[in-house]
Amino acid sequence: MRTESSKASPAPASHVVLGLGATGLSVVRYLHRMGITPIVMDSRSSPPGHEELARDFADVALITNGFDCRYLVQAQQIIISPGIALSTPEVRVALDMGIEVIGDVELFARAVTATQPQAKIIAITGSNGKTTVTTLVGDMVKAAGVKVAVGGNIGVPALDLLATESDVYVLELSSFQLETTSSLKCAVATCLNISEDHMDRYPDLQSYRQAKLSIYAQARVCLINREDKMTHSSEPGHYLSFGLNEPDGDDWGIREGELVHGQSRLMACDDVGLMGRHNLANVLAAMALCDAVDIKRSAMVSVAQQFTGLPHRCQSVASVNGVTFIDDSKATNVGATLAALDGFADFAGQIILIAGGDAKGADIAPLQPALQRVAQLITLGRDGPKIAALKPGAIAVTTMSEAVNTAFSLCQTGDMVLLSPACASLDMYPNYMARGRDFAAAAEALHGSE
Ligand code: UMA
Ligand code: ADP
Repeated sequence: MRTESSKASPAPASHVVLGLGATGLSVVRYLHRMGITPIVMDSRSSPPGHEELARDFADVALITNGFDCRYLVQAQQIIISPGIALSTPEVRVALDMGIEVIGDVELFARAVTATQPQAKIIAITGSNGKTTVTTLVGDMVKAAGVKVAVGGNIGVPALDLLATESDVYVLELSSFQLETTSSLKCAVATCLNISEDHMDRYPDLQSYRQAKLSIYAQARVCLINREDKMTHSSEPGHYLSFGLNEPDGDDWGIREGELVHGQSRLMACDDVGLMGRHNLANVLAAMALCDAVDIKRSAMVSVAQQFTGLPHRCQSVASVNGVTFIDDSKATNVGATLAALDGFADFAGQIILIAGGDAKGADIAPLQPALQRVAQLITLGRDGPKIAALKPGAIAVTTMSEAVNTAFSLCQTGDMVLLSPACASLDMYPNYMARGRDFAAAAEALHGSE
């Protein structure tokens, strides 16, 4: 690896990788396998992955601290990471010149079409529930004995899945990834739901929604959420639906306490391992996606029974003096916190809610009606004051341990302290996992102070 600051300027390359990090590195690995040596650029001074790049790709130049237009305008193809907006001025210059700007998922799509046209791709997008549904689908396909690879926004970059051939590829896709993807040939794809998120990257909710719905044009079967009109499309296509109400025809839903596919009964809702009504919707969506690629029903049902959820999503992490601490740190937007509060609607005790962080430009007002269910609101983080303004008597704190200690002091046996921030964590933490761990540690520390 060479950096521009320490060496003479590198020669222009046919391919420019914009953004290092997990995606950029996966793109470099893929291009290298194809015999292409790209240039990498990142706006940061010391981007994640630079040591690995230096170690494994000594011939790949890395230009840091910005995007040098001289290289962009001479490229044949620019592969842009999801964390970089297409509206970035240097990227706009290249786009205006007609230079192709695509994402890593587009490269994946072209590679699968060229080399494994028989492989089935299942794509999952939406504002909330993507990781849960993607994991469920991956587990269901695997339980059926089919060779499956799971990746995308969930963490493993799509191109890295191609290292070994699979029969089914399950992709979690963000709106950022979909903006730069147009050639996927999915057997089935879904947009699970739409609510405000990433409003710091989009001019309005409709442009965010359009990015998500672009997946339908790349799928043979499109699965929509019957109860969320924002997931519906007026474009022609083969649409199926899931929802928590009774289904028509070939759709998926709930009838008399059972998950059903049309007239066919699948399993009792009470036998689903996950908690909360939103998770019944997630299980139905996962089953519908698997059915579209002919996964046997017994595999779907056994995974739905056994899967109890992923960390930091409405997960019980401590119990102190009969007070339950629930970590829902992955609730990084208002829709997810609404789902958590709805899911605990029948909880018998008081709910003390800890919320706040970086709201990413979202309108947080839709949270207000659900806060009636909350006995006490405790806020923290950059947009804490905006959330506190939604409920009289809210207490503003500055640290997680202060939030947890304050919450606990207000609790009685049988109550719940719920961390469901409705905001990203990045104003206070490296990621939502660190925030969740801090919450759990503060709750555990209460044992010593009882
Ligand atoms: N960045 C810069 N300058 C650059 C490049 C990136 O400042 O030149 C910043 C971005 O603004 C962002 C961060 O670096 O804050 C990471 O961006 P990236 O594109 O380098 O991210 P990767 O490490 O490649 O990870 C990406 C996804 N990240 C984003 O979309 C921001 C990961 O999703 C995904 O798991 C990974 O690719 C593999 O596909 C994470 C995410 O937060 C989990 N996604 C968002 C979400 O779920 O809400 C969309
Ligand atoms: P994503 O990958 O889309 O962020 P996750 O499965 O990681 O989705 O869940 C993120 C947050 O959204 C968690 O707080 C979780 O409890 C909540 N959630 C999960 N499924 C749904 C759903 N169907 N509707 C609303 N919120 C949901």
